[in-house]
Amino acid sequence: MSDTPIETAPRTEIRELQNERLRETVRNAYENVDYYRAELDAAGIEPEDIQTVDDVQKLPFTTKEDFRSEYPDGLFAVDGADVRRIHASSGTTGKPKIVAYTENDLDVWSEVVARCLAASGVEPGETVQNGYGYGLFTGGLGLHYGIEELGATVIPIGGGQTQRQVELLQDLESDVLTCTPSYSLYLAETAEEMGIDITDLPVSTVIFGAEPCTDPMREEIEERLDVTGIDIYGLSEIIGPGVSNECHEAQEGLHIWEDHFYPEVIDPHTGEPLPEGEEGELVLTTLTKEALPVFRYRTGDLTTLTYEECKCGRTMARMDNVTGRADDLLIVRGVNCYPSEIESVVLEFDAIAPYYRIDLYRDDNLDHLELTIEREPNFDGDTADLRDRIRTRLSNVLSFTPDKLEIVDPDSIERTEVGKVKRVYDHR
Ligand code: DLL
Repeated sequence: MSDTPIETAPRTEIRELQNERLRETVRNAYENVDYYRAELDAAGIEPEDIQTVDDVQKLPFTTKEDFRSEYPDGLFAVDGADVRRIHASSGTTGKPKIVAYTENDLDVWSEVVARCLAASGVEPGETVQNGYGYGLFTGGLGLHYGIEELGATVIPIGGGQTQRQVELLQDLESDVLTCTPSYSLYLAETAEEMGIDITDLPVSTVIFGAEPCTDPMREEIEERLDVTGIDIYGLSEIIGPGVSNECHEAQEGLHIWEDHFYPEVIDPHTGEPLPEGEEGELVLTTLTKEALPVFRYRTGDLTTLTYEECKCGRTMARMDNVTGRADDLLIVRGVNCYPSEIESVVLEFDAIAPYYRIDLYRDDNLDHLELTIEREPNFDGDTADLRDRIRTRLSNVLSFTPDKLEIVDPDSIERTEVGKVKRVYDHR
């Protein structure tokens, strides 16, 4: 295992480092960010009140609305001259969230991404085709510099140009592909159309992230591309990709690089911290960010934490893979369910391809859910019978049935070539 010693350090050592770095972060934010100074003053908190990570709960939460109301640079802790790079998180509505990095922040970012790659099993000298979008999105450049930091070769193709991606994977014999989970499947499909058997290519690992990926979806990816699928997690507000990553040894949860990011899981309704192992909303505090220190950021992502030492020897906390966000919750005639739960049920059926969409409508004050799924090209059975079986399964597992369930022909559902896949269309 190639790693930095802190990854396997005793928990007490990690704690001490976190305490020290948290004190420094609070001081930096209090002195240099008017927004945080006003928040702490209003709550009657002095920076000295925060001595250890046990005091973190005294700090206020930061939300995406705070990023928006402080747009563009109200949360920055340094002058423009010390900012080396700006990124922005997409966001479908309203203003994007602008994020900034000092030179040191960029070094830390490359280091944590290099750690992610090492944990994924990538070795210096290997070749990585980077299919994350370059530009304001953090995926492309975030992975790019981490790949170089590790000492691997990066192929900076970015998103799109799918046929070209397939050709390059073949011609440059990349060992690793980094892209969203949905895009890796699209790439496999494109290779097939080009008459190339993607399982014959040397690529042996796909490092996917930026989107939720359920276990059945991961199995599809691993099977179709004949690869090991490794989950990488992160968000712009905290740094970008590289907050946490699975290890290839265990593939059991994502190691959070706790010397840079302090995790908590809270009840999304009450804001109260939840004990280890209970599912709730992930909240992150940066411990080393200079340009944009963030207290207790409410990620909206649902997960659980465990502090048990991993099989790989790492001692840093692990989070479960994120299959949904608190605000993804669908309420269908009084029954709560997440799109990922629907995905898990329908992908149990071999006849169903990993493409689907959910449309929500409101008629006469009643919510309607329509589920459209694609059949596998080689399915030649009775579609009506398949539909009935899927309906029954959804009803047994999730206690609801969609108002309309349609099974469509292969390639009917739009593929996402660039950016994040959209599966839920809310017309209400
Ligand atoms: O998506 C950063 C990233 C790029 C992560 C490339 C991994 C790989 P944002 O655009 O700010 O940043 O979106 C962050 O995407 O809060 C999650 O809801 C979701 N997300 C990111 N990684 C995962 C993952 C990048 N592995 C938001 N699993 C986050 C599930 C993920 N959701």
